[in-house]
Amino acid sequence: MPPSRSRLLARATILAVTAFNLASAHSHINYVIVNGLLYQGFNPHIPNNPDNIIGWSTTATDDGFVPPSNYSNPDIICHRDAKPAKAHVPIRAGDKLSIQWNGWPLSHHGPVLSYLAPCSGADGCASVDKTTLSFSKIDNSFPGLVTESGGPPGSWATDVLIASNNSWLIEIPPALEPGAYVLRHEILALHYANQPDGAQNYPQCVNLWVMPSVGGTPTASGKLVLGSGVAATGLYKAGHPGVDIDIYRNLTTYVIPGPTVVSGAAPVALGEQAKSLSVGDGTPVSVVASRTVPFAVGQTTGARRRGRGIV
Ligand SMILES: *[C@@H]1O[C@H](CO)[C@@H](O)[C@H](O)[C@H]1NC(C)=O
Ligand SMILES: *[C@@H]1O[C@H](CO)[C@@H](O)[C@H](O)[C@H]1NC(C)=O
Ligand SMILES: *[C@@H]1O[C@H](CO)[C@@H](O)[C@H](O)[C@H]1NC(C)=O
Ligand SMILES: [Cu+2]
Repeated sequence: MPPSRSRLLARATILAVTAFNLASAHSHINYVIVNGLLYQGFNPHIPNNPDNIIGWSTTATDDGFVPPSNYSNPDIICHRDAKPAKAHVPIRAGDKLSIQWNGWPLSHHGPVLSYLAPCSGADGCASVDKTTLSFSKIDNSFPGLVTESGGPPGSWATDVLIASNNSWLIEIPPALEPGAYVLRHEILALHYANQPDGAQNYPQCVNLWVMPSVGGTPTASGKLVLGSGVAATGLYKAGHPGVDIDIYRNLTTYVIPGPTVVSGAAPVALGEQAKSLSVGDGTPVSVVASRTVPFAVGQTTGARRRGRGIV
């Protein structure tokens, strides 16, 4: 009996979806949204990105990954040949930041991780030497494997990310000391992790200018001061059970790689992960005069626009 028209249609749809997944096999951060305002990330597919983007540049024009064999190579810090963004996202301690990935393929299951490293330069993170950055983990996504019910490979943090329109919410710790930070956000895809050197890290970096929380700067004793974390080249080991793993077997547990989440940081619960909508464009800021005065990029007398985008 020939297949019915609807069966053919269903099959065509499956093929199309598969093709889409292959075509978008890799990704990058398109933009971030804070309090409804959108800040443009780095686009590896165009030759000249504008100066006022908040995402670090990379040479990963294939939207590719960094393999475990390169975990001690500086490429693991902020992706291949990464260079600091000049602009920073203005954000308050305690605010949530929404990362918008440029799609994510279903097959690429794995955990989602986020880290912060402070920058002490007079220009914030704009000219920081990435090898000096000391990262503390602020998000490890509970803890990668969400459920095995229904059998392997199970549902992972990446499945929650996809269900949220390829986006991920991160909370900036409420007691975080104000200043400039590099946010290192990463998906660890485990679909080939059962093969030698098969895990795929997709690190991306964004500059933040963190202002005091609405409640004001915490007192010295309650303040979260980062900087005694780990260089990104020391975060992971190729043989770690969270990296060298077969997700197509029934797993009873998953051990997320890297350090533990720093005290004072709280990952946004899976149930609270949601897509974010923007209501307009934010104004990225430059940091001048030793981390005190943010001003709009391209403005020398930044007073008028200084507060724009800071809600
Ligand atoms: C690992 O890093 C080196 C040096 O940057 C680079 O040449 C090589 O292509 C990287 N290997 C992979 C598989 O990405
Ligand atoms: C999902 O993200 C895309 C890409 O940024 C955006 O264009 C689209 O409006 C979003 N869709 C929904 C339903 O929010
Ligand atoms: C996983 O466990 C289920 C339930 O016990 C079983 O039916 C299935 O065959 C197992 N799958 C694998 C790949 O071991
Ligand atoms: Cu891929």
